[in-house]
Amino acid sequence: MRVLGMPAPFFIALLLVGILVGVGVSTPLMIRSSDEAVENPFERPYPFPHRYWAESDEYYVFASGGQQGGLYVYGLPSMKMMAEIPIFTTDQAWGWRVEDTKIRDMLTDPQTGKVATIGDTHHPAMSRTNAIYDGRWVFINDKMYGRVARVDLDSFRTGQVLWLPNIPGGIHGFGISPNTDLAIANFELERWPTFVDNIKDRGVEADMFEGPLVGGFAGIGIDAAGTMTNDWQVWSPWQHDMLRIGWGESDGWIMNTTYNSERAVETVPMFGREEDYVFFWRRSSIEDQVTAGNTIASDEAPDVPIVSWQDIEVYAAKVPLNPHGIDVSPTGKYMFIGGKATSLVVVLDFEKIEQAIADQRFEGEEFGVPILESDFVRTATMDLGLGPTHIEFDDKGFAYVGFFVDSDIKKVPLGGPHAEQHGMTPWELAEVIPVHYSVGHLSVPGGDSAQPYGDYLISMNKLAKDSFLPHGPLIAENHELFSISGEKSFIIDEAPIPPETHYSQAIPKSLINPKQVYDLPADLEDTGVQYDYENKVANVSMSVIRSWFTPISFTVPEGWTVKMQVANVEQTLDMTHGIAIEGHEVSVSLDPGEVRHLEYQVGEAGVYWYYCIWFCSELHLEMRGRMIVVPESEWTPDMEWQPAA
Ligand code: CUK
Ligand code: CUA
Ligand code: CA
Repeated sequence: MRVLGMPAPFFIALLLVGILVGVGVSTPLMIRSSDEAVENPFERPYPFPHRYWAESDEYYVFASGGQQGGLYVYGLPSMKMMAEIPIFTTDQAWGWRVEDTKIRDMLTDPQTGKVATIGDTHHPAMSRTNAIYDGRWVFINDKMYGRVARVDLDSFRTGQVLWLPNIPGGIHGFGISPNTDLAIANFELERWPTFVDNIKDRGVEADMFEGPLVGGFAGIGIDAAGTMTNDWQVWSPWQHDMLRIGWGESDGWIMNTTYNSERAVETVPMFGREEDYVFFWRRSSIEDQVTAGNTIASDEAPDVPIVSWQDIEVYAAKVPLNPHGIDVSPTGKYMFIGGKATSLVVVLDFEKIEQAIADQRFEGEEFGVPILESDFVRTATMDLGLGPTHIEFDDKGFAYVGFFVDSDIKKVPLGGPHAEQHGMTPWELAEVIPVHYSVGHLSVPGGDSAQPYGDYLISMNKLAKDSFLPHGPLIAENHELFSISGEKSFIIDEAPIPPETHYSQAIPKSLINPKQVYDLPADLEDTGVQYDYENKVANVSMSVIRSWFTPISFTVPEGWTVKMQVANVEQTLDMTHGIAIEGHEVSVSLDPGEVRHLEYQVGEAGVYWYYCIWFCSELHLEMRGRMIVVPESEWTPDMEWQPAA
């Protein structure tokens, strides 16, 4: 195979040493003034009215934070960042700390008891109804540890973290079923030796040092309240990268890729084949095996059934070398897959896939998995540019394919039922949109669902280079906003966003209606301190209001534990308080109406101030109190905190 007129191995060698990454730098900036006659939605009125952005923004964008470990939230088209939602990492600014026992429990691995406060969020997945975003929750994966989370959009807070057993980490592809009853998380790393011991009686031998690698994916049930459970896992001889769960024409299929069909453990051999695979797993065939009990389980998770790939209805199709993005068109009919290390994007048609399965049109098999005839299931093979990475769709019958190496996005008209929408020749390049620089994911609001809103396109550029004021060697990401509502796309804005977004999803603001304060529980305990001498625990019940803490001081014997219920009893918009306790690594926020449960060991005898960390009122600085730790030898019960007379 030749790519760009050079032999494929040579091209791959260039990719590996990163030479081609620099290509984007030479892209001219001329696109900025592409068409001055078009209406620019970023034009501001003058004089500028207060609340302009609250009223003019049309969408919320939820962008993963990568190694920031949570989500960024900004408005569209203003690109103005409003919030970070901490998920897998602690974050003092947004009140996400492990002194809070609920948060610590979420971040604790139930297998090992270890608390993991680092993470790597990649793929936000909006809850959906009939494959259309419904605004209830965003689910997301952690690529670092084996866990996924649910963020509740009524509070913009993480509501659940589910740890996946048998998996050390490497959760990459992640997606939600069209009616939010199932999430799938692909895993790229196996846990030694559990995994390999259990899979070898299926004919897949592996050695800890030599490989080959094995993998699979986890099926996570989601109930009507959004609660996730470990329902089953599929173990297979391959590691799986990106993922989609089908709808419409692809309903009932779970699709995932492997770029490592070679099953190599080292980088270069992962490019050993000219083509890799996309897999099609029939969801019902997995669930049938679970129902029939044709499963195994590991010692660490005896309740989680594991299904072998051999017992499932699964097919493969060949796709270009080291695929990454795998994306499904709005009706569910077409699947786009690009080969990262090629210039090729292939389009598969689900009607043809179903027919190939019915007619047994196979061109081979591997590990018993039939390989569908490539020529039959492929509707198009497009040679579009270097480094195709991810794909999104609009509502006018176009696909947008991002090219990391070329630093641009190529717009391509879809065929089939979409041909009438645009009247153009399908599967041929319609427009090139330069980006600055090196796009990873791109995002059209609703662009991975049955209902894309085709007005905006965000290019999430991995490299910003010279786009903003220099700010040291670590440079922000560039989220670049384009208008795609007209025939010709044009840039509207660029926004520096802290590292490092992978995917983002944007949802109309009409679907999001977060609460403004938490409802205070009716049965809040009375404030005060109860001393538990048997367990050496001081149970503190504290309330917080402008501009004092109650109790304003309390005593604890040295060596004890404090368990504190602390309630912000305000019901006023934007009236967040906090409590930081000097010398004790305690610093949490309390939103209006919020009740938190903290736990910490008291330090050496002494006086420790606590104070409010948010500038909440003109008397904010006065808002403080004291924890007095008494040497245990000097402690007498008459030192106990007493209610005011
Ligand atoms: S991955 Cu990061 S650019 Cu995790 Cu979706 Cu492709
Ligand atoms: Cu409460 Cu500052
Ligand atoms: Ca490969």
